[in-house]
Amino acid sequence: MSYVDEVYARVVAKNPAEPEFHQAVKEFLESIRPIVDKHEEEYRKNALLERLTEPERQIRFRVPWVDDKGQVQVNTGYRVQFNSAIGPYKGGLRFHPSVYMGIIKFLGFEQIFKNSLTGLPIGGGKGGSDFDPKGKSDREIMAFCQSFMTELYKHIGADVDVPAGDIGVGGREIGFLYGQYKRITGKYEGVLTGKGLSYGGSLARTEATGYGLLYFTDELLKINGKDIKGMTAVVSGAGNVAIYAIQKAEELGVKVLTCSDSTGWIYDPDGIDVPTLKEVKEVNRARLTQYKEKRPNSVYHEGRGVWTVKADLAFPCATQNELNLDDAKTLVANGVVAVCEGANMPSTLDATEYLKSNGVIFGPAKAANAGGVGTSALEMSQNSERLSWTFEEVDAKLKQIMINIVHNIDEAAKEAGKPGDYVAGANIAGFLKVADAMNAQGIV
Ligand code: NDP
Ligand code: 2IT
Repeated sequence: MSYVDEVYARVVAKNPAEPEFHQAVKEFLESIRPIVDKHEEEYRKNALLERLTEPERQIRFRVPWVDDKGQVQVNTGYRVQFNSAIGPYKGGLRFHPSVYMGIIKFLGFEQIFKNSLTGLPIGGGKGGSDFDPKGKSDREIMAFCQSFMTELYKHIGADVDVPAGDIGVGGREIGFLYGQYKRITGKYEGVLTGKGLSYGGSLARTEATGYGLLYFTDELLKINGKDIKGMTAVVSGAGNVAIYAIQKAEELGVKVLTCSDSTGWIYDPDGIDVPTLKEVKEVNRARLTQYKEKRPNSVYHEGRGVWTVKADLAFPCATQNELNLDDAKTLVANGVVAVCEGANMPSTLDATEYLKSNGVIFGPAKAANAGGVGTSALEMSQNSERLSWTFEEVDAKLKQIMINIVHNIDEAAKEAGKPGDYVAGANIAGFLKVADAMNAQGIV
């Protein structure tokens, strides 16, 4: 058996019942297979891939909190510190009832190579909880966040591990988490990113993942001889990533026809209205039915369905495995030009294969959504030098990071003899830097 196949079999055997983690590892290993085959003896001797697929540390803890009725609730908290070869662990926290160790491990694994692609010194980590923020009062959210941080603070620090937001964790939650960290440790330091602007946050971090996705797509289309201006798009999700992806898309002259949440989706023939969407989701924390009430020309559908709408571009920005093989077939039949992933691992493996083999320009998550964590690293830099940069400065750096990623993954794909295969390009380029750092640091 080849080394790659051996390691994959080992990962499945050692981490049973974690299909999302298997999926992320499988895609990655398939991409780097040609590189591994060339260095098989050396990598095998150093157990490079075993070390890469085994988190440095997995933390799992009890999170008790009291709800508004006085009832004690118990959730599980997680932090996976996956790889610190190129910098302190860095990655978001996800609060969603579907969270378990396998989700956090897949996200932490992806984060290693995403962070490497940003070109900045950040290692890979991820955390979260099966806590469901939906329908909770602000006091309940605060009680949960304080309890969560009362354990997590032991494991993090500005030069150790720097969490941020992800699904269900935005500015409100980061504020409560930061306050509790400061209260317990007495330290005012850049231990979290995505902070509010009044206490050390960076301008443009809120917008960064969505904006970055569009800067990435714009450049990727350019190197493929296409102009984004005048194109149409379908977007899934209606959270942080989706909202700012839609905003930047519209600024670049793209008409965005859809968005979705966990219960339904909107088709707006006039283009999604960002101020309305922000009011519904960021201010009122309501369902998309409220968007329909405010925009009578739009149509609301229960369930899923954004990929059935004909458009040039598709941006999955909600969650993992939300774009399957049938969706990929529909997109191709409707003539989609490019699919770029705002969410983490939103496309199933067979959907990705189908899109790539049918000539669709495919921008994989770990490259396309790296603008969020890239800008988090810029927030860390500002915290270290105790200065704040202007919106324009941060935005210009973000744009340059995304342009560099496009060219790096394009080059890596070409060098591997797979021009246009940006999945291979992203995995290989992300891997080579981490592997080099791991080799240089010996067996740790
Ligand atoms: P949010 O919590 O802000 O938004 C998530 C959106 O997806 C919501 O509109 C949510 O619906 C919808 N959704 C639909 N189905 C699901 C489901 N099964 N599970 C969870 N959400 C669902 O999260 P973000 O926008 O921050 O994250 C979206 C994706 O982008 C995730 O994959 C995340 O890992 C990834 N990502 C986020 C980054 C960031 O900086 N925030 C950076 C890079 C990637 P509803 O409104 O009903 O809750
Ligand atoms: O998936 C991701 O890259 C994020 N949720 C952002 C992580 C970060 O540290 O900003």
